Amino acid sequence: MQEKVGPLDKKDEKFVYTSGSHNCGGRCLLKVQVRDGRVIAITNEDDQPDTPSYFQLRGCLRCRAYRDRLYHPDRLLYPLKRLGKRGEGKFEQITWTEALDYIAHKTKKVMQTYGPEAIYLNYGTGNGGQVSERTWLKRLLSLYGGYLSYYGSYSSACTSIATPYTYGTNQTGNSREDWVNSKLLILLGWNPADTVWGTNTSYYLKKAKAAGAKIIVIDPIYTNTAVGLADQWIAIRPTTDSALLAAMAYVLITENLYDAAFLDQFCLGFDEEHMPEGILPGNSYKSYILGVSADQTKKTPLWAESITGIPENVIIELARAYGTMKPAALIEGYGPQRHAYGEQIVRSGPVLAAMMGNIGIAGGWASGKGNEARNHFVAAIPYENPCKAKISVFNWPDAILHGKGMGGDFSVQGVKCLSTNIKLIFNVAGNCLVNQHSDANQTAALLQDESLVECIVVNDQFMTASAKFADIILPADNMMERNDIVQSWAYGDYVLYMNQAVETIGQCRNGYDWVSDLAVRLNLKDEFTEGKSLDEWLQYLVCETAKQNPGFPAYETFRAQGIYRWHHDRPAIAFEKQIANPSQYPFPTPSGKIEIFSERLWDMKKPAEIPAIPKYIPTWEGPADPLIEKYPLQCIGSHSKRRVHSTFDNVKWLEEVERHEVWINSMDAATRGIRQDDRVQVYNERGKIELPAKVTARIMPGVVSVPEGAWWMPDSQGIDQRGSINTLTKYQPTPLAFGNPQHTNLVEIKKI
Ligand SMILES: Nc1nc2c(c(=O)[nH]1)N[C@H]1C(S)=C(S)[C@@H](COP(=O)(O)OP(=O)(O)OC[C@H]3O[C@@H](n4cnc5c(=O)[nH]c(N)nc54)[C@H](O)[C@@H]3O)O[C@H]1N2
Ligand SMILES: Nc1nc2c(c(=O)[nH]1)N[C@H]1C(S)=C(S)[C@@H](COP(=O)(O)OP(=O)(O)OC[C@H]3O[C@@H](n4cnc5c(=O)[nH]c(N)nc54)[C@H](O)[C@@H]3O)O[C@H]1N2
Ligand SMILES: [Mo]
Repeated sequence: MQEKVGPLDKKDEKFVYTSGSHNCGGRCLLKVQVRDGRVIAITNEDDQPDTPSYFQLRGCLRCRAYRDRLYHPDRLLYPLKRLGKRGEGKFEQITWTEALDYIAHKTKKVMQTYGPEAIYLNYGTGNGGQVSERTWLKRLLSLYGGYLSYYGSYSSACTSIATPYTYGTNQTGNSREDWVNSKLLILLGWNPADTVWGTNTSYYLKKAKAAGAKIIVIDPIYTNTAVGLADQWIAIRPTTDSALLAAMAYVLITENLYDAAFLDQFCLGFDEEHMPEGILPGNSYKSYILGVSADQTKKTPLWAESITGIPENVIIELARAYGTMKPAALIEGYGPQRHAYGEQIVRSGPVLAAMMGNIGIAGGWASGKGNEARNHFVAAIPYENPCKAKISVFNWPDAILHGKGMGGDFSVQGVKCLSTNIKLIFNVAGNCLVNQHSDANQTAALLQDESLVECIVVNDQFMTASAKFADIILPADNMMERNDIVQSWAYGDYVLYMNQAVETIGQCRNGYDWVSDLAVRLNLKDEFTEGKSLDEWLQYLVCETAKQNPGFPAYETFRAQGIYRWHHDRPAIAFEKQIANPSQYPFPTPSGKIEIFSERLWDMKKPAEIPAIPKYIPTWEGPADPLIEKYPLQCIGSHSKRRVHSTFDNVKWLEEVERHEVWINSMDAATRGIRQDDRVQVYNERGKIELPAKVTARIMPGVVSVPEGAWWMPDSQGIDQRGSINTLTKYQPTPLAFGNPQHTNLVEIKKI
């Protein structure tokens, strides 16, 4: 594949500036060459020079290979209606008029019979644009009476719920320019070399390394980040990070390396002298670490060795490094929290940061991958959902089965409990109905039952696993076929204009177009459109954005340059004010302190699963589960560079880059007679998948990885022949966040 643009040698040729809008971890400036109405090359040639103050936003392999997706022969070209049983995958072509009439009819019926809480707009991140079809659907459904929405995400369920119990906010990250100020960067389950995590994040890490920072990667996999950037790789058994951090705390306490003054001034619950009133002795974090709490167990490095698989002396050295190299940044990715007790690692990290006073200072790091302490206002399409009920993003199968009355367990927000089960699902730009949600076989059975969900509408570009369960499929236009605006992903002080490169193919339609037609059928056309065209809405967004950002360019200028950047003199430091001026700026928690001990959690009275201080909790299907006798391998599903979740799985150029395969350690392979490239079966009680094996020393013994996102393709026996990890994952929401524990799985592997 050669992707190199220009020169323009024909009259009808042009360059178009756009960006990707999938959920890929980055947002880059793409320069697209169009000839005779077709994209002939896509490159990352940002026309601005690459300077220390202006890093070019270079596209990655996925957008470089985008033509193979845009012009894929399997693109959906017209609306489809289900034939046969739901999930069978048989459809007939219908017209847009028929499709929208049907959807309008079902929406009215479900709204009248059950009310708005029966209409669910499922998670879906395929289109991150400001004027995406999701946005329009939210606006229309809000005008029509509302819909059941969700809180959290499949990305950061535990982070987003658990972090505020410690800090009162999720804005806990410094900006990336600050990493050069760190002496030590510990990357815990974070692999930005593959997952990008904001365009150029690896580059910022590289700059930190060049400035002298030591980088340690702690991950069951010797990731590309570890290969490219780390001074040290420490392999850890999945689900056990909280034990590692507890043992590090033990070393810091017993070797008196910690910052007692910082804890004294800013924290609640570190030791018995700093506890809320009325809590019995033995419940502080220090008591837990020193074994003077109920469990009577000292959290020594030796204790942690048996749990994490990391040798005692490595833990001691790691703790001493963190205890002596200040400032230091302990940065957890989302991998460690996408586990059965993911909340615990989210709350463990901040304790170490507090123990070393690494909070609110340059070169430090407060917590995990919370949001950056700096953000920029970009206007959004207005809507207000009158239906206040929210379920956890992961919890919708429960809301289908027994939504009515659900909520007594605190899983529901906005209302005390739900008034109805889910009856109508809109699944737009997402594959979380089946492929990206846990336990595909179980979910498929749930969706097949037409007495439960009465109608499923899918809007996508391909016949995905989720689309197969639709009653109506609407073909979506592609990001190269429309105008839009996108914000940076996680990091980056810029916003991009996506210029349409080519015409929409087949009968695919833009979201604004078809949702407007649906609005006509719900008698809401004028309220919905306000008489504006899509272009006028984009102009409105730029105008509203400019109101709060002096210097923001006019619409046509923004379009032409494709990007607007904010400039800052210095990095943002999370909690800078709270540390510099505590009397004026308390932490936004109930106590005004960093809550190592949370009374709010204490009051939930579920200490075994929701402790008031962060603890190591041995997980189901973790190394301590007796099930490991039968299924001896922990299976994670890390994010791969060749896909964005399930998007791009059908792109053959990317399969050439990195074949979909299960990573297995050479020792585990040898005992099973498995050799490189052998086709193997990975299985547990929930399902079976078949795929080639990658036999490698780059994954620790006892752990395998099936990179998430491969398409679920069960054969007649139900054996998934492509290898979606979610054929194997368990549907069991985490205790506090009701989040997705999709990296917590036990499996066995055999050669086939
Ligand atoms: N190429 C690509 N980039 C992406 C995405 C994509 O699909 N493809 N998706 C984007 C999105 S939406 C998100 S949310 C992010 C996801 O980003 P993350 O959630 O951070 O990505 P993961 O690969 O799930 O996990 C990161 C690392 O954690 C490790 N890990 C798993 N379990 C454990 C554990 O228990 N302990 C420790 N220490 N490590 C563990 C994995 O081996 C992996 O290397 O990536 C974004 N970037
Ligand atoms: N086991 C396991 N499962 C996971 C994860 C994991 O780590 N392990 N990660 C989770 C995470 S972090 C996330 S964010 C979710 C992501 O899950 P999803 O949000 O479902 O992401 P994708 O699989 O990329 O699905 C996006 C869909 O949108 C379609 N699409 C692309 N562009 C457009 C468009 O312009 N319009 C429309 N209508 N459709 C479009 C694509 O074809 C694709 O089918 O997966 C989660 N699932
Ligand atoms: Mo995500």
